[in-house]
Amino acid sequence: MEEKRTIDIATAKMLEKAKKDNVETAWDRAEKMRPQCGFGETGVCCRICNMGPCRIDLVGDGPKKGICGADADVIVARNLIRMIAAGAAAHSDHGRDIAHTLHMAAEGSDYDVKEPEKLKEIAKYFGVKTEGKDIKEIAKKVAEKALEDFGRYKGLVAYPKRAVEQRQKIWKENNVWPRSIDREIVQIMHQTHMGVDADYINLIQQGVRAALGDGWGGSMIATDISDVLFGVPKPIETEVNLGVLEKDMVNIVVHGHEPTLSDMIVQASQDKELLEKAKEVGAKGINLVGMCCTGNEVVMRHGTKMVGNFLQQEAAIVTGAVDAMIVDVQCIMPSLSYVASCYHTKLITTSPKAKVPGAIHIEFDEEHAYEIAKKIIMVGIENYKNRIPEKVNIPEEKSKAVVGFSVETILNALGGSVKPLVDAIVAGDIKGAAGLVGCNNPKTKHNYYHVELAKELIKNDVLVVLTGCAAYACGAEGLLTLEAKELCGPGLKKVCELLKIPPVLHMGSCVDCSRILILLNELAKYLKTDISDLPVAGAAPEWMSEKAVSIGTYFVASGVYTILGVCPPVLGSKNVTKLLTEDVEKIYGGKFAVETDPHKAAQLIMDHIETKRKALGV
Ligand code: BF8
Ligand code: SF4
Repeated sequence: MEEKRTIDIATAKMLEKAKKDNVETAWDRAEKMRPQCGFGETGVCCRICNMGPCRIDLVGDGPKKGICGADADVIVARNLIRMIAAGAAAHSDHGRDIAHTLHMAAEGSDYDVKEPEKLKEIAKYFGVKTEGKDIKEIAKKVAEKALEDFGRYKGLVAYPKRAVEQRQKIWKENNVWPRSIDREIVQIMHQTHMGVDADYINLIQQGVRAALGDGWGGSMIATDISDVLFGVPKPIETEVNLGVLEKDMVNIVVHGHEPTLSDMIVQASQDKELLEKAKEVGAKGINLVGMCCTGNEVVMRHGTKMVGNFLQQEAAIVTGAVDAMIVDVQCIMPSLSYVASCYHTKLITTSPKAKVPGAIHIEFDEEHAYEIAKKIIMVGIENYKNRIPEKVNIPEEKSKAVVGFSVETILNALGGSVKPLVDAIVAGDIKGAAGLVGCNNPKTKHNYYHVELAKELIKNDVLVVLTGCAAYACGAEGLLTLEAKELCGPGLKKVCELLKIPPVLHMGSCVDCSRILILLNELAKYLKTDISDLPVAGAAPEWMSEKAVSIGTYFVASGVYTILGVCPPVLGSKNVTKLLTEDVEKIYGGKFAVETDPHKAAQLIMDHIETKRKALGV
């Protein structure tokens, strides 16, 4: 039965073990949840005011309007843009925290500016003068300018100015250029309050504006400033999957999203004093591994091994070999404290925004970052001796991977410009490119869609770039290796050999979807065209998070055809569905499609790429 749940053998083994150990997982709870509520699934359940909850009867002769008179279009649109608000808020609050960290680095803290060149580059976009200025002074100004973009009272968010002019024009003409990152999120909450906006088109338009404040705002700020503080990612070798846990070492998993804490923990895990302590308790050393987007952040800069994606978080603990799991924010299942309690694992929460009953809370504060990182690692070291040997079973599966393809790295590999990539596209060696992003979802078989879609695309000479949990799925299948060129069509294979790159490029965490935007923008700039003219597409094959709704929306609003592998809760409104899957194309040049079969999705992407190639005359 476990094979029905996941394509990953290591995970299937741990699900078997969980059953034996009598531990419930997300898959078990998903089963108990079925059938899921049809009103919720189609987006027609409204709980926005206390006259409700209201629901629309789509098939029978029950209510067609809520008590206030809101119809299915309004209810679906409101619910959807509230998802965008939450997703954009999560990404952007992360970006704000990183900007604060830069500000602290400027004033003197455990953090420092690692990449002065990148800092100067982004200073340009914020209008900060750099000539003759001290680097700390620039850092402080850039941090302040970035922080202003969250709550400015006049002007507009700065980064959308980086887009090609055609794109900027579309955003201006349609009045969706975000005024401030926070404001657009707050406006969604206002606009969707009972008795405010009753026009589904106007509601979706505000969703677009907030999503752009995420992609070309909060997320892009998070990516850029993380690079400044922690380093611009460069290709680095690593290993992926549960098999990276070690029997004889203190295993510490960092899980969550923000690199502020995890980067410090990586440094602290190499602290001589702590290594000594680990030896004192009988371990051979400290094995720090990353999970979800935190894992993506640290692997790209340090090569830290990648233990697993979203649906593997419980499975990692089920190995019985995780001495501490450290979490900050986002995508942390509340179930972790229960699963940890079935083994010896200590779950440590670190953010004032995310506490979990049953976990140890050691609050992280940037002012004492290194000290706290050491304290947290000590919990893992001290817990090593509490392992229950008969409960330890680490699956051996792991795969090699090369990760860390920032835009800077890709341009470098290409000799400084996108020209060779464009030439390869024109010559037809590469037909186009696709971005695979997002989560896992027990509604679909774990990792299946990510892997099948990636394989099908590279077989057809479509270059694939990845972020988020998609990266782990493809990594565990060996697709992030140079050897994966053997799975490619002849053209892409040739390009991979020439550039010595894998056909599936790991570009980072979910906020790093902003790197994909910048790469597309560079291609459009070079071709003197708009992003929507490029032979490219996006897909969120197994998405579950509200952040993915924001990401999908800003990709579509940036001109990208985007496929969702799991249907969003919109089918209750024919109008909203048509708007998102057809009409938006006339405005933004991109649109959504829903396709639950990865092979059909690959065909849709290839057809789209072919259409765009023809239009470009290549
Ligand atoms: O931001 S891909 S499950 S870990 S939401 Fe979460 Fe989805 Fe993973 Fe990262 Ni993104
Ligand atoms: Fe019902 Fe309208 Fe209140 Fe929603 S806002 S719960 S549809 S009365």
